[in-house]
Amino acid sequence: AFLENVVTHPQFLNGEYNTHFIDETPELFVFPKRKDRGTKMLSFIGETVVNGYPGLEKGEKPLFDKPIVPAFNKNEPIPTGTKQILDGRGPEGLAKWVKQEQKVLLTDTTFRDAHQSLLATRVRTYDLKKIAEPTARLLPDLFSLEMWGGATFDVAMRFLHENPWERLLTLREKVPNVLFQMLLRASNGVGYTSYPDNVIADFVQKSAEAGIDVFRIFDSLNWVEAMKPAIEAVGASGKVAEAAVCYTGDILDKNRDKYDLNYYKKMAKELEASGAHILAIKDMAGLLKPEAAYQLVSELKEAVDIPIHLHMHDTSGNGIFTYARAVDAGVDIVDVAVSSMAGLTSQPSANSLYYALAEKSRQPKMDVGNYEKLDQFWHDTRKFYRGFESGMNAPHTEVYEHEMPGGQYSNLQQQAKAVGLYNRWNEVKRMYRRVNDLFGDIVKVTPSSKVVGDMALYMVQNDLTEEAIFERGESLDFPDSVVEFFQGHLGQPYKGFPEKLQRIILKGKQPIEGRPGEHMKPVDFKAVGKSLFEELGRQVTSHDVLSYALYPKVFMEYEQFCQRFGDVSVLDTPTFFYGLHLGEEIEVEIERGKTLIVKLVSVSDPQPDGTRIVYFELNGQPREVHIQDLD
Ligand code: 3PY
Ligand code: ZN
Repeated sequence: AFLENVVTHPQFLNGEYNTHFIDETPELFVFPKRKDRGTKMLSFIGETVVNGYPGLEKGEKPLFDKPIVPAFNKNEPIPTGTKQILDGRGPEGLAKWVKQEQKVLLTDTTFRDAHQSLLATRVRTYDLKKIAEPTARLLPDLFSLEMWGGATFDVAMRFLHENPWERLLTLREKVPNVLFQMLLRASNGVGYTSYPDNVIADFVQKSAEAGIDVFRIFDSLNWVEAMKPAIEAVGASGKVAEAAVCYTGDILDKNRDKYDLNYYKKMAKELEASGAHILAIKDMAGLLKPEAAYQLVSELKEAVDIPIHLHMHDTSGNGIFTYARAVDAGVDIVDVAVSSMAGLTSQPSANSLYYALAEKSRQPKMDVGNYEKLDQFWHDTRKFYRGFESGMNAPHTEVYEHEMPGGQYSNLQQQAKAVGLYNRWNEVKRMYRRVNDLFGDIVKVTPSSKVVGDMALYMVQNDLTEEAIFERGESLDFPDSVVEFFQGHLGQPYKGFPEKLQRIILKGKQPIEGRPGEHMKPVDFKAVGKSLFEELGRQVTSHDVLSYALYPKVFMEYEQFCQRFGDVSVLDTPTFFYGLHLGEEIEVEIERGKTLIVKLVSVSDPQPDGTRIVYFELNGQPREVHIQDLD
């Protein structure tokens, strides 16, 4: 797809060409007029004006308020923070410091999980970049900023057409003082499948070099064996390995004993013995009730010596109460988000927690006025992304029933919409829980949660019950993710797979034994680099190689997009999603000190060939682009 002409042909790049080459491959000697950056940008804006942004309803560009970035004095130094503690004392020294802090520490997730959970992960680097330095200055007492990993990696390339590595490097420059934290799905990296061990090790190393300090590592089935290679890789990088127990079920419910206190205690001890510097309790759905939090944290504080970091989602509306009880039990760090990006499927609000713990000795250290300033910025910025909101607008206690992770809710809803099941969403949620029970009550978090979601959609779409699966399973064509799950490609669930169901789903295929990453051929990074160089016809970075190793198709499509439209990350967010309205003029800084002035003049009716001509002014000069109208 990238062989536009001879200069990008592998044979040409290798110097293996002669005059026959021209005769044999005449199509390579067509040189398209090189499109300049301005034209590429106009093509993208034209596309958006004519066809809209995928997933958003087409229509007039809304009017937005300009978010207010808190003012600061550039000449004042940025206060020091936890990053300096890690750099000076190493991961063990940092962990020791955390344990000695009397007040509860905070991780702010606004840059990652909050928007993954509320806005389908769509927040762009353009907006994060604006608020990064003010955040560093206003919140220097944070334990960390969770700002990378999880779904942000692939969404950046797939939907935002930007490079996730650039986001990390850019933000790191602006935030020199607070630890950067990412979410790593153990052997699933930042993907939905298993990768060879050397991909995980290299990914950790390169992420550490690019600026990540704390790696929260979890396995989607709480399978410690699968977490060990990632924990070891983080240890080798000199950064902080925060290993997570994923919380599911309800330790207070005596009728559900698969995941009880002892289960979590045993796992926590195993993680500590595997080299974790911090233990995370990852309550991805928000199921941990206040008294359960008190019991769990108290017991885990007894069981391990490393600090405990609690992560949860506020879906039920009980988040602050749960945190307050966890704080009573001695939890060291909790995850919060700035108020206007908190609550519901996101994390509990930082501002609310501050007031909830008033007069308590462990009330977090912060200038709450500073949090309010950031809150204002996010209040307005969130509106740019309103097309991705899930529609949930009140506490949702049903989560205790369906147990769907906060980060999955809006995404599965989009998936349901895509297969025409939007009006049966309530059924899908109920089916999600039934599938969990059918699968033997498993931990549900990316990617195991996606398997449950896929199966739920499949069953609703085909009007299938559990009985039908057992009776007619042989003739059913199950979703690929479900088959792979029962083959063991995501690892082994606690207490194994339900055998009868496994046989039905696998239809004679043999499940794999042991850790998937062990059986996989290591990726030859050099060879990948070489073939990418040949295919793309440009210098390839080690980051490109990793992006490709994790997401070959998504990465290549992203590259193709860039060749066609250039770097669209420089566009402001309303223009990125909605284009321009007639007569609107914007300034686009395409590189430092180089600005394009773009004005939309008019859009023609469709031509006989189905295109529309979009007329612009670019730096005052008339320009036009032809766009295929897809309607
Ligand atoms: C992710 O893996 O992206 C998650 O947020 C899981 O909770
Ligand atoms: Zn989460």
